[in-house]
Amino acid sequence: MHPRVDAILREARDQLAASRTSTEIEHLKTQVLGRQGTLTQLLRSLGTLPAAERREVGAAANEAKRALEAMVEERLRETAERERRARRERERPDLTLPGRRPALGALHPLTRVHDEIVAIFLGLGFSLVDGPEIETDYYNFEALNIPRDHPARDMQDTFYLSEDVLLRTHTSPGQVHVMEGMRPPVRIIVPGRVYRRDVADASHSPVFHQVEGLAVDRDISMGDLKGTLELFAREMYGPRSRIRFRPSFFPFTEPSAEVDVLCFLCDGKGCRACGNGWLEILGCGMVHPRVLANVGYDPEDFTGWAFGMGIERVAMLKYGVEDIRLFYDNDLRFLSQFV
Ligand code: 2U9
Repeated sequence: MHPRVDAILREARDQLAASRTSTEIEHLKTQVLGRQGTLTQLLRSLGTLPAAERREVGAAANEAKRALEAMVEERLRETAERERRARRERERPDLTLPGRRPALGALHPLTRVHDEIVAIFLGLGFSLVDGPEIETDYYNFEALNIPRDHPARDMQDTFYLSEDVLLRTHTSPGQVHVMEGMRPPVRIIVPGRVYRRDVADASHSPVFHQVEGLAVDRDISMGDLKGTLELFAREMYGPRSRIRFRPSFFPFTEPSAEVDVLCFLCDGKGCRACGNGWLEILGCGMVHPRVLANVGYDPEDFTGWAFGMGIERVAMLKYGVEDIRLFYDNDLRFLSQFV
């Protein structure tokens, strides 16, 4: 073998033997066999040698090139395989580590209160009904005896979609639809989203939720209303709950009342939440004869009562939430307290 070829081959073999990683082997391959590599350069310079020497050196260099290429490829194969195995080993999951617990979802506090209220009235024989959130002026106001000059009808208080179409301000129009479609006896509850043009603050939201109830039949009295709401309060606020009726006014009920429950936080002694020992929980009354007549029920023949409550208000009292906006922020620091 020619001494220069021999020197290149020897040097390359030593370096190959000393290489540990496929990167090092690739580097060596470039240094010897690459376009600027030592052996490549030698082959390229053959033309400058005398003819006799050229053949001998050429043959030796070509053989050295083939041998070196085979050795490099073999080492690359081995090394790459070893590196793959090492990486697999390094990255193998440690099955002895404790698992990560997936975060459990939970019902939203408003959903929980909604479901609780609905379950109580279903248990008392009421049926669950819903109605459209987009209503006409007739169903939201006129049918419910809300006069033309009532402030609720003002552009300031109601979201109008056109002169006659609006976002319902209460779920009562749902009851009007049901009454139009059936004869008494009626015993229904209508929960749902309602809209009012309020600026959001700690106790107001332009969108909130109500549950309204309605019972119409022959000989339905205010006593039935009180008894029903007493049962509701005991289920919702505990067996020792007491309620009281305060006279009030709504255009769609006559007489009308607001209902307070004895404060379950201080047992009626008076505290920061209730002030005077009573918490207002809902409004109610005997359905106005004009509302009955509007849906074709003879007010001489039928009587009825209705009530309405805000789900947010019930939830705020029950869980001691002091800002209504917390229900809509989807902040897990708040929501995870209800798991
Ligand atoms: C029909 C006839 C009468 C529903 C009623 C109330 C009294 C009431 C408020 C409670 C808190 C609304 O969410 S709130 O601001 N509601 O005080 N609602 S009587 O009366 C009806 C409903 C339907 C056909």
